[in-house]
Amino acid sequence: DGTTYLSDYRPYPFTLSTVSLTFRLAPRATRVTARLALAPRAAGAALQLDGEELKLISLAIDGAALKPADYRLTETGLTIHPAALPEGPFTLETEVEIAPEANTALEGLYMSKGMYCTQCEAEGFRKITFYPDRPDVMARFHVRIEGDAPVLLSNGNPVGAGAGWAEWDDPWPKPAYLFALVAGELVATPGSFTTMSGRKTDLNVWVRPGDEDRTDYALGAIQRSMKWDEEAFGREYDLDVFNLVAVDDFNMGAMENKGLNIFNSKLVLASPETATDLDYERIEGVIGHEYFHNWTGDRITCRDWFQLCLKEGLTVFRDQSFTADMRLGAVKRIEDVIALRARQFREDAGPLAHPPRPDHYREINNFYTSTVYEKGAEVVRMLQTLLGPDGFRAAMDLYFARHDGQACTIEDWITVFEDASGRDLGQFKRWYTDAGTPHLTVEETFENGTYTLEFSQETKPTPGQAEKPPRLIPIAVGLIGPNGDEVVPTRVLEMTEARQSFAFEGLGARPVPSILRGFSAPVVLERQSSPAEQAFLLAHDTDPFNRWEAGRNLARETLIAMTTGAAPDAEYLDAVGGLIADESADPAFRALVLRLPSEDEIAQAIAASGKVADPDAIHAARAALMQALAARHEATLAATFDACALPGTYRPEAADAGRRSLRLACLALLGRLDGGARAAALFDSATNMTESLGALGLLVAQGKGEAALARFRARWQENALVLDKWFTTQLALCPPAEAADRAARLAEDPLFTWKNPNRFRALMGGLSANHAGFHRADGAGYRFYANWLIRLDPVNPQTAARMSTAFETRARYDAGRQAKIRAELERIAAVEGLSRDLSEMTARLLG
Ligand code: HT7
Ligand code: ZN
Repeated sequence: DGTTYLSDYRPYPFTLSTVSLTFRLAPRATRVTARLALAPRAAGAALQLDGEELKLISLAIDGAALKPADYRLTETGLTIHPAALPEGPFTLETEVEIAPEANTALEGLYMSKGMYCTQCEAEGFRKITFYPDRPDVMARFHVRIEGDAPVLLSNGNPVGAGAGWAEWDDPWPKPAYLFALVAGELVATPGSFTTMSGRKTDLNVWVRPGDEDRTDYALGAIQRSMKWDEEAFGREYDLDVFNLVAVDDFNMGAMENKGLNIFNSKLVLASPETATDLDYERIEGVIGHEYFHNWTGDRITCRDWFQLCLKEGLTVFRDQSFTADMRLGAVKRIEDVIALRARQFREDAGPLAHPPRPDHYREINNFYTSTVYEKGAEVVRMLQTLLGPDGFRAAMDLYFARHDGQACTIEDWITVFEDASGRDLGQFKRWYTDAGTPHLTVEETFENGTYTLEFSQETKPTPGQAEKPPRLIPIAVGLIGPNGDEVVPTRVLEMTEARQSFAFEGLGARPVPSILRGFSAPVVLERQSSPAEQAFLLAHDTDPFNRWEAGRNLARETLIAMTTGAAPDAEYLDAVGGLIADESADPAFRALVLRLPSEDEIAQAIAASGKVADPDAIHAARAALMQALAARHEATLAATFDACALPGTYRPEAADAGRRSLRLACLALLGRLDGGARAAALFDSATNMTESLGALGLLVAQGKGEAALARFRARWQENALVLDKWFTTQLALCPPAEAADRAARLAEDPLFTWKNPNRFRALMGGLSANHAGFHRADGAGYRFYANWLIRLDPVNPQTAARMSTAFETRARYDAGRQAKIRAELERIAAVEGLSRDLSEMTARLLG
């Protein structure tokens, strides 16, 4: 049925040492010649090469053309029969023709605004030439590009160039998914970096003419990434040049091609007027991420795509650590956990749940998920927690030393950690192979100075995995005495059983426990605790994550109660008041405490407790709690809003961003009282995108955004990235009742260039982010959304399939909404000629 299974893995029966490619570029008919130096590992094997949408022009072995009887050509590849193959090493030469201009799927070689560009991960190289397109086949690439574009780039080092041609040689063996080519009219912002061993590397940030005034930050981020990887992991860059290119049409965020990273332009281009603080943080993080792949992904890659989290989870962990070091570590950890819960816990709770290392797939592009990336990173973080910083670094050193130049598995990775630590990590490995989020419950007793925590762990069944044996869970715990002093500093408890107790002796009084400090494991902690105790932790916990978590728990609980008519919890209202003006706490941290859980998070929590989530009641409860907070703390909020104003030049640094964040968090609440007056004034006076967009969103949320939206559009209609924000903001934040109609109206706007993935995501993602709007009871949001997935699928199946995850939360809602979502999914599934990407997703979503 087209399913690929992990258990079916077999090594490729040929070795491939070198690849020589020649591209003669033309939009409608690019010619690609490939010379592959192959050798059989054993006698008698057929040579199977992947190839899709290729027009075969010629095929020869050692210079002799093959006869039609020597091979078989299908829609997915080329098989050369064993009898036509020499016994020893040989050279296979193919020539094919492809049409980059017609490639709207943005996989393989395609064109974006006149520029040639490739995207080969996961299986795009097979749309460029016939090749063993699998990550365990690693070869050295030499590339010649011929074309009339002024800039011709590929991987590795430049080895020659003239009018209309350039040659590149990559000395590092790599799988085909790391191949890249870019050609077009591009301008570079140049820089350099001298590595720790004194080697000078040229750096270039390539963009389309006109965009070069927004590249400085990206260049600095490359330099900071290179330095950080040397300091934190001892990893040095290994080529003469590092090129980074920004592309407007791109399916995901960025791609770590060896020496030639390609980026979605929204993750490169930044100026204070056009990019928000969040954009700056993301740009730095993703530039770091792609650069760090040079060692965790490129030098050491994956044996097969089931091992994807080996490179992605580890590299996310590395980019999170980088951002934590560049900015405020505690705030970054909280942001990462908010994102993990919003995306990965949501995925784990629905029909798309899968382990970080899945064991089967139909379309690998559907597995670039939050579970592979973010949960994969959490698993690496747990290894660090279990081994400690020095033990972890020693294991990483061993990993790099042992596996450099190899295509590896999760087993290789675990073995490295076992060898480095002397521990048996067999049970720990379940984090990679088992899906689902463990729920951890805790009971407490205090007797004769001994305080005991008794934990139970349980993971609900997930698709295809009914049984969930207990996992090794590192639980970081500290104890706080009644006077607010910490009586037991952080200790990591290692839970291995389904039910297990841990005792703390010699205590003078019953302490308040601070459990799962730093979010030491990706679990749901269920602990019966009074609002007074949570407020106590919010005031006294020395662990910043758990301090924030206490406030979050209070907010979530009161919001859930308010959906069924309760009044806001007084303990919560008081506790937050103490923090808003607490000058000893960082502004970014205070902003995080002030921001309420999203409507989606509240719906998830309600569903997890076995109840039906009502999107309208959730929206109303959240609005009412904001109103109550504002009314209770108006003076403090107003004073803090004023105090956080930052005169002078915009700087993207964390300290300033934190103040802007707190200012906007105050403004969101004050807007409930001042009728939007402050937001309107800020919108008029803002000189940076953070405040301009923040104020615009608040006006939209109050139904007072029309004039501001019109001005914003007029000002930014030439800037695609800012226009994306215009689409998203108004849909995500407008009153829910109008979201679906607004989306339909915007889809008619000539600015809705829907074949551009950023623009498509801006509109559809904006709608689905409007929780109560997307889930409007009459199903208008679902219908509109499904119509567009159907329309996009034949043009760009990868993006259509990814966007279908908006339907993964179906089971949370009432029968009427559930039936409407099911009907839309069935309608999509029934479309004739639906892509493998979207048909796999709809099948899984339908369960
Ligand atoms: N390794 C890359 C993952 C990826 C991708 C990137 C862009 C377009 C399509 C893609 N398919 C897979 C990005 C990363 O994780 O760094
Ligand atoms: Zn990655």
